[in-house]
Amino acid sequence: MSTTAAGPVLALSGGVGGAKLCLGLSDCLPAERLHIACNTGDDFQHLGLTICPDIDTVLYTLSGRNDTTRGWGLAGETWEVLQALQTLEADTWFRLGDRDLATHLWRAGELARGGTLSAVTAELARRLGVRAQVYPMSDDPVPTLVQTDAGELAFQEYFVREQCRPRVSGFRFRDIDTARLQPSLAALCSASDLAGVIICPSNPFVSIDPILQLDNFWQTLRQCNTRVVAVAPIVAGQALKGPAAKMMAELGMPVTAGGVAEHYARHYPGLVTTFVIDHSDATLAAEIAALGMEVQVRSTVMQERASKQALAKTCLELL
Ligand code: FO1
Repeated sequence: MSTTAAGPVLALSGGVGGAKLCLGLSDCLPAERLHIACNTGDDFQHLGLTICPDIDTVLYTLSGRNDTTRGWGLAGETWEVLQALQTLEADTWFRLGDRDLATHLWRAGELARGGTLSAVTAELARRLGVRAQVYPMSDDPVPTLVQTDAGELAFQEYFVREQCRPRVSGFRFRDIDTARLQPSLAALCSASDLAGVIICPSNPFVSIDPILQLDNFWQTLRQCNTRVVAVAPIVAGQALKGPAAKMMAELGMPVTAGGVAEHYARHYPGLVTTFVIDHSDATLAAEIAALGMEVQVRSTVMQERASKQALAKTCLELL
């Protein structure tokens, strides 16, 4: 732990893997010290609603409401409205459960009344009983577009409608050059007591890259001169959930934790202090260390709660 042991900890999160580590962190830190920057590249307008999957996955997970089988959405969900939408021949490829719809309807109303995504997210967190600070990476939309052999697809079209089948050749984060970093995130970086940054085991391309590339955030983080611990999202050549491994293969990268470390070292030189890999990838430690990162070999697979807490403790000790 650094000298600012009592200062704020910033976690960068997207997807299910990120939310799992954030849950572990929320068990290990007093709520006022945990700050979570959520990717909003997955966000999209659907049926007149503003859908924010990575924010909702963090809020539902930290409030114990998430459906652990699906990884997204709410436990005990019912699908009556979706069936009624089917009858109306509406778009039902993106499955919105009845309880989840309450979140989207409430958020749509708050945004329509002029609330920023940050303010609406903070209020939603409060109403769900989440005491950690959860922020969108920006209050400006930065939709991720996936360039594929089936053309350029909005993220959810690629991920859900096309079920990640198209071959990926690249990504575009629309309006990332003009979108502004969420103000509290910028303020955290200039806080002298920032204890450190944790890059969660999320998809490097569609969850972490959008956050780091927004408003030169990665350079701002590097100038904080604080420790940055990244957890590999690839274990033994597999992504534990989602298309990261398939994307890496299609991009011609080695589908390994080393491939992710190399991606971060190439795009964000000097940012990552320590890279945490799983025991099954211990043989990769030397090649990752050669990139200039410290390497820690630990158990990074998070199933039950205790493993999320153990990995969170590891990351906090490495800060
Ligand atoms: N993922 C799916 O694979 N199928 C769905 O129908 C789906 C609906 C959905 C609704 C609300 C929400 O917050 C997330 C949802 N997700 C669904 C996950 C979503 O695609 C996320 O972007 C992923 O979790 C990756 O971050």
